Amino acid sequence: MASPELHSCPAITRYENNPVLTCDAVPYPCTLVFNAGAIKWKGEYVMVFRNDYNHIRRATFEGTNIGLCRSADGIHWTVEPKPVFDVKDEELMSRFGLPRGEIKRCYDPRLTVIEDEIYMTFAVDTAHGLRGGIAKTTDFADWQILSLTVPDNRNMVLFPEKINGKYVRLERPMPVYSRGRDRFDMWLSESPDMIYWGNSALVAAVEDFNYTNDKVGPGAPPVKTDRGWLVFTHGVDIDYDRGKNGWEDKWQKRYCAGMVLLDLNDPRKVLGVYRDPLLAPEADYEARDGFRTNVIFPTAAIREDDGTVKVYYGAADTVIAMATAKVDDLVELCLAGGAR
Ligand code: BMA
Repeated sequence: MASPELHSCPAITRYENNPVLTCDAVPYPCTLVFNAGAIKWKGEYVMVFRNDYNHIRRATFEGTNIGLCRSADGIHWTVEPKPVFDVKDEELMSRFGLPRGEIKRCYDPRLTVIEDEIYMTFAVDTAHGLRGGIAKTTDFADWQILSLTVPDNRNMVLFPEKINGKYVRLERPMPVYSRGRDRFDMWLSESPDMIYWGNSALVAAVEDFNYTNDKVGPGAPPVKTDRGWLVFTHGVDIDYDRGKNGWEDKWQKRYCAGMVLLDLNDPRKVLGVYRDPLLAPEADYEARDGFRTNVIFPTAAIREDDGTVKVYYGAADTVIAMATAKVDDLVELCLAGGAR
């Protein structure tokens, strides 16, 4: 049976001149820019983005690094002359005690400011599995790696403040053997020091949403509202009848943006689940053009003083796009969907 067409929620509006960043703006080898972390820092917007370079319109490419760009308005971005984070920087990885060749690449960075300090979470492909990393920086140039998870885990996002004295993160471990197939959900862990993580709990699962049958995970670091933590999620459905969608011979998944609302003092408690997609792939740059079509992957959300939020997302794993919504509208929609 063909998978149903999905539509975006009317409460969110795509920026009319999307995408906001493409590889044309990058002054070094770059084929695909997507899945970016963004924060407001010292009066400007700062974004770190994934760059897959020397891609030859197939699944193969030379490598991935992380670039940096800045903006005065969150829309027009200027990219710094060189990437800022790269596993080819052996020095960076050896500081964490990893042998040469262990790390294949780092990607999908997210940014969070906690107590005036900048943290970046990122995914790491290693010779022994996928790991989630946390690094800290003061200048986006020098990075201190604080922790790497056991495999397989990725899509970690940090809450912007400690809760009950602990750092808290959302993450998406990837259990396969125990579930018979890939079916991944969103979990939460806490830490006294950003190094030791535990006390983990399931927060939202594939069956909680109307449009997912494969994966649900964190998208952007949580946004604080009066009524709870607003979390933008990614939700995936797979349809084995899908064939060629993009540059690869086969791409059978569809990624949408979704959202949940978590309790401010106990974020394990899900106060509301928006059951339908917040953003479903519809625009050409999401659904038709690019490397992997039908991918919307939200990775950053910036709350503005006027009560709106800018949501940044990777589109078709090829460009970065942005959409805006009123925070109160989104909170209402989550609450109307009911608790988990
Ligand atoms: C996931 C990750 C993401 C990517 C998504 C869709 O497995 O690789 O970086 O956006 O697939 O291709």
